[in-house]
Amino acid sequence: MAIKMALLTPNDLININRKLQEADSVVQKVTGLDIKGVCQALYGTSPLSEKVGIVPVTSGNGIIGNFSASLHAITQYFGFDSFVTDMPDVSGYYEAVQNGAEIILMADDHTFLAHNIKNGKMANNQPCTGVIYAEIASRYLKADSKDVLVMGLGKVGFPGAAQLVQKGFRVYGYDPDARLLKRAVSDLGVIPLDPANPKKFSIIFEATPCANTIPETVLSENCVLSTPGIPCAISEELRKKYDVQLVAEPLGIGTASMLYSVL
Ligand code: 2YC
Ligand code: MG
Repeated sequence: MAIKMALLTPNDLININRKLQEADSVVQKVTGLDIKGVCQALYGTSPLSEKVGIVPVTSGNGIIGNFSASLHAITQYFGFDSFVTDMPDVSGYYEAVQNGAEIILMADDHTFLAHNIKNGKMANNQPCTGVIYAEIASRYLKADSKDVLVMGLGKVGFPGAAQLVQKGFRVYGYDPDARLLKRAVSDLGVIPLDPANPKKFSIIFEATPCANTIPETVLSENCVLSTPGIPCAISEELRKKYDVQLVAEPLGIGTASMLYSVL
């Protein structure tokens, strides 16, 4: 039973620039670096105004309003020279390459990719989003231990958990799908979160398409919650009660991770 990727809605993408700037200031407060800084540290790359061609794709559920326009705003925000093609699909791909695109950005309902046609590198949004949100969480300046909680161990959560294990954190994890939890335990050495004896965390990375997945029992005062998940993993009430540092943004942070990884 494949987990259907949660599709963005035009509403999620309203005011993408404001949401990106707000998220960037939280990332700065949490890690001491802005999103560009975290991407440079993670991939060792930085943009030189590479030309990015954004190709709308009509397959499946079709064009999502604001999606290509949001990618245009996001790529500009991170210093790329980008354009959205007039035509969609194959004609759009042709148009993008004809107009000198070095990196192609396009997404159907299952895959959102960045392809650097100069150096052949390709990135998929799911692992890139998991890795960058986990990296941001792992760089919390006020963390009081190497313990971290990962909620959601699927296509986005698992790569994030792997990043945290690789960086030497003691990773506790949970996923309602027992097979995904078992895989993370066996492949990564993740410690299953035991709901019966809750533990408080100062670092939490969540990657699920569900709302309110973070129980109050795991929250510590002023902890960081880094999550690409839509709807949000925590209620506004709980966020305020524990003064949670919430890093949550619909598309820009994941896209930056994809672009820096193909430079
Ligand atoms: O407008 C278009 O070109 C559409 N074909 C775009 C479809 C994107 C589907 N993917 C999503 O909504 C997102 C991903 C961007 C990340 C998670 N879900
Ligand atoms: Mg994002």
